[in-house]
Amino acid sequence: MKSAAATVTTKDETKSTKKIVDYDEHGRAIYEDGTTSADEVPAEAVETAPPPPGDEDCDGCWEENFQSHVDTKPLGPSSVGMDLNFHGAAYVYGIPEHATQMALKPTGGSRTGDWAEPYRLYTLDVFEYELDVPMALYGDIPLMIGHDAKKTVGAFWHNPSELFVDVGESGGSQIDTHWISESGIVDLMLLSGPTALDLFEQWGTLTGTTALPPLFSIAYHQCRWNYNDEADALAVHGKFEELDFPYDVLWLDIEHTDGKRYFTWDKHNFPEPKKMIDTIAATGRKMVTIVDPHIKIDSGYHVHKEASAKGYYIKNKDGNDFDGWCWPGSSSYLDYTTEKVRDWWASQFDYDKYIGSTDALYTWNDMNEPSVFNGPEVSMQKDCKNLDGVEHREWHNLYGMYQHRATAEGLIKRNADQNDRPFVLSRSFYAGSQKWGAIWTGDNKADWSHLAISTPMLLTIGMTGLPFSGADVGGFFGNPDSELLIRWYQAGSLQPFFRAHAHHDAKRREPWVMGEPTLTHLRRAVLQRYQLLPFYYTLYHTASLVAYPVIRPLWAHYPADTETFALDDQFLAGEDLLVKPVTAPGTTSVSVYLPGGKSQQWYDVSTTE
Ligand code: NBV
Repeated sequence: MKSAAATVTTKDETKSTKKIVDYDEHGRAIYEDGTTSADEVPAEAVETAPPPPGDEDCDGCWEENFQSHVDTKPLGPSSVGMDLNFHGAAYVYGIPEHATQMALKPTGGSRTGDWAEPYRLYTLDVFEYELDVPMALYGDIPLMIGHDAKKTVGAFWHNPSELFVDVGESGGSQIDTHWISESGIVDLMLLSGPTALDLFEQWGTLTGTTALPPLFSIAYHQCRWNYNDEADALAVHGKFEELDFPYDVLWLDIEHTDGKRYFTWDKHNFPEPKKMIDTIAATGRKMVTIVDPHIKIDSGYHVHKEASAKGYYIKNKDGNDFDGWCWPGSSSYLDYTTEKVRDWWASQFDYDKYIGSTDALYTWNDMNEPSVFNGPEVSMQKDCKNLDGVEHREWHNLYGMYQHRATAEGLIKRNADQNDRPFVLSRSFYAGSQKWGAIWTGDNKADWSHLAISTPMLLTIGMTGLPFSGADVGGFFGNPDSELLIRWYQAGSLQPFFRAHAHHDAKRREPWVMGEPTLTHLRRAVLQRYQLLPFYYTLYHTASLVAYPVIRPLWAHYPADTETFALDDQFLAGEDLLVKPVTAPGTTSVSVYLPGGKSQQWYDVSTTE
């Protein structure tokens, strides 16, 4: 037993000396009165116990520096880990979100092509993300699926702190994986399959099935950062009408607000929002506005005034409201992990609060990793705390899901007397986000490689429980040429969530902008989606009941066909529609792998032959 004396600051801020009699498994001091350093810390800022003798040199264990940021680690170091071996597995899949192939590559760098780094799961706003690297992106679902010809099994590591996963080589008698989370507990659930469909259903039982989306939300969406004013939005809408080009939803990005104060409108550019929405809704269509989680610190802004008066913001390490930099400038962040805060947030969507909104207006939650421009890795300091005094490091990866949830609850609540289904798109997600709506893969690029990676990314997100997912059609950054745009619409029209979107620096690219023959090709792709709407809606209905993904890897239905195990440039929509998007320029033909052998008949949908 080790022994030392430590000086701590207690709640009344007087200095006291307590004798340390031992250390717990996290290296936290246990005092002679039976309390631990962990008991004291959450209440107030505390000078912590010194490292256990011998641990003084443990770099970064008791305080960590990252660029100009300091993680004070008042509770000291903590981590939990485990090795999980997938016996007999040919491949392992899952653990989104990464811009990588569907079959997880070995990490550890021992063979050419292996990664040196583990897969990282820490929800982050990543600017211009790279492809084919295991770096963390916006979402986290710590579910890994192992598959071989005889079985499909899964392991859910339910821990929302920062996670690293190492994957061993495939091709042997098992695939070894190693999981280590920065904090929290080991809460491991195993899914026994034995078929992929069994596993999906088990996962749905555990984390929930997707809420059945409203029909309009699985149709074609038109978005851009930004449609500049009401005249612009109505002109775009009018052009769709004039050309008889099908679309269901027109989106408004952050510029529609009064100075990035969400739930408000820019008075100059959007003076009559209700009239604009009503005009669009009169043709059976809907609108979406963006509502981000950062709240402008401005005593004249009703949302901030109420939230700060109620004490609903996340606290910094000193116990004051967290203040970080985002679109509106200095901002505070609501603590969506707390139920009463979520209820209050939900009430902001009431028609008498969100002035100008109507029942044809739905919501988009962006930046909810959470993104903090001046924070470490563009996120929040890990020593911030929620209203229960629990550190951000413990629940970081849940933040986006809880905002998504509170927003969806708001859209349900505003029409309490009707049975209106919500539609909310979120960028960040966690296991279970499927209950609250759709997600998308964030800021991709107008590049063939980004079109290609959308299929494995959406397959992975789908098999880990989130069927309602898409990638920005056309690519967010940059300017697609006509060929790339056409191919992207063709792929997007068969992916679960179908929205065209573009950065404000990108050229306008609504379907008619490039003229003919682009317009005709895009119309064909969008019409194909509309023709298939009943089919896709049925797939969503199945997903809402038994959690089968809308798009599936081929091995889900051809489990013994080893050719399909790493095949991720084609997918099955449901069980019967086989899709192979064209993802390279100048393509005039592609070869498609037809599973099922000679006994299985496949027909070309365009010729029915
Ligand atoms: O709100 C602006 C954009 C949005 O259009 C995009 O879809 C999000 O992923 N947002 C990110 C913030 C700025 C990104 C450069």
